[in-house]
Amino acid sequence: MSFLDTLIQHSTQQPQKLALDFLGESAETNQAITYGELETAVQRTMQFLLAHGVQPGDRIGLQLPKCLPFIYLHLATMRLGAISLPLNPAYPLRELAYFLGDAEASLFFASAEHQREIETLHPELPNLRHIFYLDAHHPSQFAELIGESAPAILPAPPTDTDQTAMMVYTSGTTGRPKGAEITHGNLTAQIEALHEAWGWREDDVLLHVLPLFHVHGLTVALHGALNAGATAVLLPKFHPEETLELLEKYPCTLFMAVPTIHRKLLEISHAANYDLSHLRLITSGSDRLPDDVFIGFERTFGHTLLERYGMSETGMNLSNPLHGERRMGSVGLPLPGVEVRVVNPETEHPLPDNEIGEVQIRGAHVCKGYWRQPEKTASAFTAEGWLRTGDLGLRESDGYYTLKGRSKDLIISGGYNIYPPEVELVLAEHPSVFASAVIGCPDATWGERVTAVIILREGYSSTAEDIIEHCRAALASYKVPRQVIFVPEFPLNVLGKVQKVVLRQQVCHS
Ligand code: MCA
Repeated sequence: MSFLDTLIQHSTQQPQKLALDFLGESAETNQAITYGELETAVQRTMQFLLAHGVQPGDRIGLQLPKCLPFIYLHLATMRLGAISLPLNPAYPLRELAYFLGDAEASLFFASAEHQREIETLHPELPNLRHIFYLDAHHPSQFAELIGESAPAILPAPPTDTDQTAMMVYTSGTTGRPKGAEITHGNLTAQIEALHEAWGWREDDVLLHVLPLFHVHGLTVALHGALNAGATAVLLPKFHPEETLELLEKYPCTLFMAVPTIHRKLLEISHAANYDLSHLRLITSGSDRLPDDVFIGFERTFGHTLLERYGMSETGMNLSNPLHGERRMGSVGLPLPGVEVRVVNPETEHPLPDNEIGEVQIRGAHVCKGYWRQPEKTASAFTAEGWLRTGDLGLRESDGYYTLKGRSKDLIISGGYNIYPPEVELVLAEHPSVFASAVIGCPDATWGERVTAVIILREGYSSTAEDIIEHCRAALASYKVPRQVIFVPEFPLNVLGKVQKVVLRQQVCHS
């Protein structure tokens, strides 16, 4: 059964069960809804979308803070066979214009706080029929917008597993960001594998502190909880202390986060006073889990973190086991239905155990390609359908996989992917910048810290603050360099390309 069908089934079989408990910033924004109420809200949202002309295949942009209407819109869009396009609220106008334009979104739901700037975009986007502005601080506004008309006969969820359900933009080392098309079949395969591997249960209570516009928070955590008929307790924003309080008092059974979040929990001086013994599973992903966080969690909370490995294009691929050894530094074993191999990056021939090569993935969970970029799709997959992840790793003889770096130029900061070429392009627009190289320097809190290394144009001067200000105007804040280092020259290879590994050794002091 598809993920969307399972959700409908929960609404008829356990309509009174608490599905989502959204703990807003104030009493007014707190909202707890059952599976029955969720189904009603999704149906009303479907009617609203239909009334605004939404057809199967249409792209619906969602750039909203974490709120229940985001979830209703995401689910309703997919139920209608249209394509949900979640977007990070941190994207500045320039990036937003690209995503909406490239996807040719027909409807766009945005935060009311950004109405003034977003209005200026509208004339540049001929396919965008309507923008709706939502005020996340007043949840009743969404209810008023969609109305309470009597349920019409609504279409059943799509049955074509190859139909695109949602699209997530990922950047790359070259060219423009590309929309990974995640199909209904992908979503179902992803959720079934995790359901089995992590033993999701109806009586699970998940504390959800992650953003909803990424695969981790959306298709792993939220879909996982809804698929299981469990309860998700949603915090609009991560706060370390509040997280520990809720994990203890709610009480919660499941928690999923990125290493930066786990580290921030450990940094609370009285962390060990919280009793988390009732939790049955705490996972970590989106970035490599440092050993000291893994060990710290065991010592402080008595929990062995379960590390797993995924990508936007695939959802989750590998996971340490629920029962059995959770190996420090390893991303574990292939999930059910997931094929994994390690190949020589040049020849693409499979390598023997314990040799480092590129990790490649195949299975029903892997996205069908990139939106309207057939060349990028073709180069992402081998002829036999293996996805080239760009991650380096090895398989140990007992089947556990360990990641050993990346062959692609990528920085991961606090679980967000940042592609240096994107930042370098923005730096090139600064009049004082002759050349730049953006690298990730090791950072205890963030994993890596975005660092811009710059050669100034002769006769020009600039300060780190000036460079950072320039980047702020064009880039989402998590991509803005935290550190700017001016150098007279770069280490170059024989082809004149910057040797980033050497540069990192020269300038990064953690
Ligand atoms: C926030 N800031 C960051 C980051 N997050 N800077 C660099 N890297 C970051 N990750 C900056 C903000 O821009 C802001 O800068 C300042 O830090 C404070 O922002 P705030 O939001 O208050 O920070 P925070 O609440 O402490 O956020 C840290 C966080 C957050 C909770 C760790 O980054 C987060 O939720 N990360 C999870 C990302 C995630 O879900 N990734 C999954 C990708 P300024 O003050 O200068 O404006 S999916 C994926 O990777 C695959 C599929 C997988 O396997 O999961």
